[in-house]
Amino acid sequence: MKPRVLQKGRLLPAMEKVLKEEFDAHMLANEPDADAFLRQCGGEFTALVTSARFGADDAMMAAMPALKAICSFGVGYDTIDIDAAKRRGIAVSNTPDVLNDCVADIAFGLLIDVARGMSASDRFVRRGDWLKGAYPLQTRVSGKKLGILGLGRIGRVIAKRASGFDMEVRYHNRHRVSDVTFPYANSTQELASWADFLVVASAGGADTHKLVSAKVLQALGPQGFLINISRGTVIDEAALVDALVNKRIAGAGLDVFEHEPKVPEALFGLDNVVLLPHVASGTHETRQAMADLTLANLREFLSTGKLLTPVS
Ligand code: 8YV
Repeated sequence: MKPRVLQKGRLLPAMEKVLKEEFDAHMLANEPDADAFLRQCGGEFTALVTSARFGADDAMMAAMPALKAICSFGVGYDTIDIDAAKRRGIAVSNTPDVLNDCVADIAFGLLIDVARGMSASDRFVRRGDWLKGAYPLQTRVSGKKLGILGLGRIGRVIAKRASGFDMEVRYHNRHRVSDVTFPYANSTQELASWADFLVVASAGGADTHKLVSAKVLQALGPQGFLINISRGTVIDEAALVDALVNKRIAGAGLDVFEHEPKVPEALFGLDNVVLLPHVASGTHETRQAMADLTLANLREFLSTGKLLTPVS
């Protein structure tokens, strides 16, 4: 019997076209009652295509007893129950590396925006406030201290971008990284108290849950900026809102939030925070590369039983 593929949520139209034409994928998102469909037909599928956004939990895997592979569109896999997949003998792939550049670009975009007040001063011009006086002075970026929390694939590209701005780089990571010369900070708090800009580039999930706590924000201090391009769950969001409202940190640039697409409304009126709707990888080029890698993993699995970029 031909292996059947299930597509969990809506993806790029070009990717959906390939999924349909090449793999005759069934679209779960079109089912009026997804749970009922899975109870009835879940056993027919060998592979599941999902994304970092839609994930796959243990209940879904349980409803798909013939499932052998989950191919996810996205590098983060905190929404996929990896332990359950391992236990059930299901292989999981993600899309590492192809989005590093675009995510690092947005990290720097947010950093410059919040430090120099680009979005805020754009609003100032549009409100007609320039006619009443000059925009207040902002904070210099070049030559400052950049702390990178999580020196993985994306963190390393952020460090590379920083060299173009003559920034001094230090990092904190679960493990010290052997092939870099950047000084290692022993804790998130130590890194935050040193840094002018703390960029969060670590993976999401239980290990990093609320790693950036009220204490870390206090260590960053009233002159420090926080940038987050990883997952909202890495930050204690309530503590961050409090720190921004009460100016206990200088500002924040955020692409990710704890309960997306919900963003704390207390932030909407603040000029010391830049809010993006989780778009760091959102370019035509990168999303296509992510789609290509997801499909390549699926193709490889269905023909050889192996994934190209398995989650380890
Ligand atoms: C995407 C992401 O927005 O790769 C990730 O982990 O968070 C983003 O690149 C996401 O995969 C889309 O679902």
